[in-house]
Amino acid sequence: NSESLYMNLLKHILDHGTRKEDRTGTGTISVFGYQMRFDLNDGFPLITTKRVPFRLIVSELLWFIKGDTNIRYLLQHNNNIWNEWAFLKWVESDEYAGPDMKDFGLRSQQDPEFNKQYEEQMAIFKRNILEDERFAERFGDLGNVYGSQWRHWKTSQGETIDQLQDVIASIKKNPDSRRLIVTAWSPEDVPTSALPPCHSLFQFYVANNKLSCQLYQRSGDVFLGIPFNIASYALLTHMIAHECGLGVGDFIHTIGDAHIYNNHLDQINTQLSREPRDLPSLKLNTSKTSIFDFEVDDVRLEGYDPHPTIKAPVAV
Ligand code: UFP
Repeated sequence: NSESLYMNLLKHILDHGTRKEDRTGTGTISVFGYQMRFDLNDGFPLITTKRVPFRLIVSELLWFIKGDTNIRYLLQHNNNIWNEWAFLKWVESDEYAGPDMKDFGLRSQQDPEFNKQYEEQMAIFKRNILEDERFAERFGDLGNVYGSQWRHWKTSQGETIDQLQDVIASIKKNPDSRRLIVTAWSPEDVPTSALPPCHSLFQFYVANNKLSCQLYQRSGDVFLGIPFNIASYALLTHMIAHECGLGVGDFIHTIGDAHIYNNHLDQINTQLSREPRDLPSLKLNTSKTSIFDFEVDDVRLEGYDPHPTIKAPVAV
């Protein structure tokens, strides 16, 4: 099934990749330019050779779709994947009075004593975001991230463009268009951005009443990031197809720098020794007609029976 596409990517990098240094100092094996084509009619492409937390994918995608850039929504849904980026702003501000948190990402992995302090400060931070609206406004907002680029792209004229709304309107009105594109990549923002968009640009295509989507991802952590990214764009494609009254076609995932971090190799060997299981199927609450009205409970998976979680350190 579709999962073999992902397993083949892992094997391809191990067999043909080049060892390279990288920004995080971890070191990788990588290839440049790789494409996978998932037929979304074969089942929902959520990896089964390890458990992938689908609920985090759903709340993150709905957060993008709403155009929200404040981690408060994510925390309300018990989703911690963007916390570090907001936390960084707080500990670097003059409002922060706790112990020094410089290089907290690296130090929390290396120094257990520091890690205790870090976890205390992070708990305080999360509580403040959830309970104090002013604090959340000041420190919870990540600024130029996907929600902002998709829904409120800033033009040089001081106006905003709702790329997502516009592309959905175009799919409905002019499905043969070759301009059905949403871009997150803004050269103007790259120099000041802590994390320039990894999923940089995506395009839709309609044929035989089916909606396909291709993503260009400039950089992919193949063990930790890519399984999330595949599922997220597969879900987005299903949701937009539903709103447009179309079936689903392919999700084509094109990756620029596709890399395996050196400290993920044992985990990948474990994963490659496992047998893929049947893919789950996606159930959307079809009584909702606009993707902008979806809440987390409107998205469900049926028949997801993965192998156990495989833990691995995140390179920061
Ligand atoms: N990364 C992903 N998928 C994502 C995301 C990040 O794989 O959705 F946000 C990984 C890719 C890379 C790192 O390992 O995060 C980003 O680092 P860089 O900006 O140096 O490419």
